[in-house]
Amino acid sequence: MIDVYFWPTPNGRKITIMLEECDMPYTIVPVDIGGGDQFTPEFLRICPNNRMPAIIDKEPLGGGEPISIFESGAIMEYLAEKSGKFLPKDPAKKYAVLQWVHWQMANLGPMMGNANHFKNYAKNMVDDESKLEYGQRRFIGEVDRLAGVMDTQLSLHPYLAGNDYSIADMITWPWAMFLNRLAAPEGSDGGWDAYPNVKRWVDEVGSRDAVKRGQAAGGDLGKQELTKEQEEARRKLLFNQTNESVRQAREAALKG
Ligand SMILES: N[C@@H](CCC(=O)N[C@@H](CS)C(=O)NCC(=O)O)C(=O)O
Repeated sequence: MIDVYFWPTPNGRKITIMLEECDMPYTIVPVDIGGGDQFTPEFLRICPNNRMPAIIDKEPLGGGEPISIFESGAIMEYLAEKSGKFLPKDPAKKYAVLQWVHWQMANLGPMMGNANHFKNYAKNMVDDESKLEYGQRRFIGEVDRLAGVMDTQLSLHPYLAGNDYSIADMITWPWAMFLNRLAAPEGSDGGWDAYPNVKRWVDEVGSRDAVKRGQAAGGDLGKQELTKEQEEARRKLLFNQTNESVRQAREAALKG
């Protein structure tokens, strides 16, 4: 059985989608990131980066003691290796998949995260919204570029790594499904018009039963109504982390 430390965000859903695709049994352990669960000693002992997702596999690949893994890319590779699915063994085909896995982890995810921050969250954190313009242009522009990279690839191939559905598609889909809301060519309001091949692929991957189940998993989490004060406290917790604050939390966790 695999414990998935999870909150219903795109990074969390990559893992539930893969587990559903592989038909591997799992238990969701909620990590309420607005409430500070990513700083509990239990979580920091398995994830030094105070970010979900993470997993503990009690029946690990290779046998022996339970293992824990953080970073969604590493988790996807591990689950692919354990299940023998969605990551070919042939080296050329394997790296055709892994290059897109790393592309998602280093490019699409972080850039969409920053675009979302500047577009939707940051207005509550500055006195004058015009201060956000450069950040919005920079990150929304970069997301538009990445959507173009993806759209071109998907105009040439059915899936990101070629002819076969793989962990590259599963890791990218939970983010890419929002490209119509976050990417926008200069002067446009967004939508799918500029990225028709991404739209075709978003619909096709989204119609898979396992993807629907993985997307719905833990869907009752994070639904509580929040007061303005609670929202403010959650923003402070998420956006004021420093060298000192994370160091102290992890050192306390390791002592405990
Ligand atoms: N590169 C990491 C990113 C994970 C990540 O950013 N998780 C966010 C939620 S989507 C989180 O846990 N945030 C908690 C925080 O900001 O304190 C991965 O892919 O696993």
